[in-house]
Order: sequence, then C-alpha cells, then structure tokens
Amino acid sequence: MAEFQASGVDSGVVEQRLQRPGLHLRHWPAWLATQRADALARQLRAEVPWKQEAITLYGRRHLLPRLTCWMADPGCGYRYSGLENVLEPWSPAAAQLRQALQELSGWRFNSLLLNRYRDGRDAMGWHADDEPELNPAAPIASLSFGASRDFRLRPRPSPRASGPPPEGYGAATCAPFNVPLHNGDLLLMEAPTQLWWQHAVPRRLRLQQERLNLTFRVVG
Ligand SMILES: O=C(O)CCC(=O)C(=O)O
Repeated sequence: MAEFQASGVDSGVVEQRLQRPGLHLRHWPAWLATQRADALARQLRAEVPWKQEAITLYGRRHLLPRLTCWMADPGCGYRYSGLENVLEPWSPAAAQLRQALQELSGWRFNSLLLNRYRDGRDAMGWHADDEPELNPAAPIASLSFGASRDFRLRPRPSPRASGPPPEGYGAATCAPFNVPLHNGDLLLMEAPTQLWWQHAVPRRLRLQQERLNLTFRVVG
C-alpha cells in the first residue's frame, strides 16, 4: 500500500458507511486521486483484451450492452447469464490495484470482472453477485473510472437466502436508493448484501463519456 499511496491513493479520503437491513456498503469517494485514476484508466483501456460477449436468452442471442473481460488466477472460472468467461491473466494495472485492495480489505481477491461502458447507452441490469462459484462471505470491491454513473440498489424481489430475513428487511421498509459513483471511487459490498439486495447501472442516454468499472471477487 505504501507504494500505492505514494502514487495516487489519497490518504485523506473519508470512508462512508451505508447500512440497510441485509446491506453493508463501505464507500470511499475519490479513493484514487484524479490524476492517478485517469492514468490507470488509460492503462486499462490499452492493456485489457476487451470483448463484447453475447448471451442467449429464450433461444435468442443478445450482445451485452458493454465490453467485458474476466481476469483471474488459474482455476477461478466463473459463469453468469449462461456465459462461461474466458479467463485472462492479470494485467499490470489490475494486479497493482488488486494488491492495494487486498491490503485494505484483508481479503485475497483471486478474480476480477472488468466492465467498460462505452457511453450512457451501455448499462448493467438488475442482478446480485451471488453465483455459486463466489465465496458468499467475501466482499466485492468495486472501483470506478471515468464518467460518473448511478449505482442503484433495491431489495431482491425473491431473496435466495435460506435463513430468516434480517430484522426490518422488506420491500415496504427498504426503499431502493442510489449511490452515484465517480472517477476513482471505491465501493466495498460486504456480506450479506448479495443475498438480500440487487444492484444495477441504468442507461443514461444523454451521456457520451466512457466509464470503466472493476469488481474484484473471491472465487471458492
Ligand atoms: O459498473 C458497476 O458499477 C457495477 C458492476 C456490476 O454490477 C458487476 O460487475 O456485477
């Protein structure tokens, strides 16, 4: 972390905690100073093998409305929406960020989903990151670069959790809400958030700027 702090993590960044029944978020606005975030975004654009994947839903093929890449340690495969991600090795920028986030969180992240929203037409639908490959006790660390986007959260319409719901949890008591994510922001989604809440990045049709988002995960 020392090397990273020297090269752009602003040590004066204030952590904000967001809590709801079944939801624990830790948000560091501008965790990366602007210049450092911009330099990393340039590096990620250049060194990541971005692809536009297609998924098949009810027999029809749909291109995902964003570019993606899955980086992971060997053996950390991952499927979502029926898509088996091709596993890429860690790029230098992603490896450097992983190291800093491991030191901050105390977790060893062995995989990373990168999303590139080319403009406001690219988006991410409602979902929870609760695939069986992921360790449900581990946090998901989300880093944002470039254009600001809304990160929406809502209680899951049908929670998959086996245990009783957290006290006060329910559609009537837990209103959907928004966390605007800006360049350099870090958001840590801690357990059991994925069991009880969904998130989405809605379209913003007038937005022309690009955004990158990296979600570091623990498979296994
Ligand atoms: O782009 C974001 O902020 C969210 C990405 C996301 O939901 C995911 O990778 O599962």
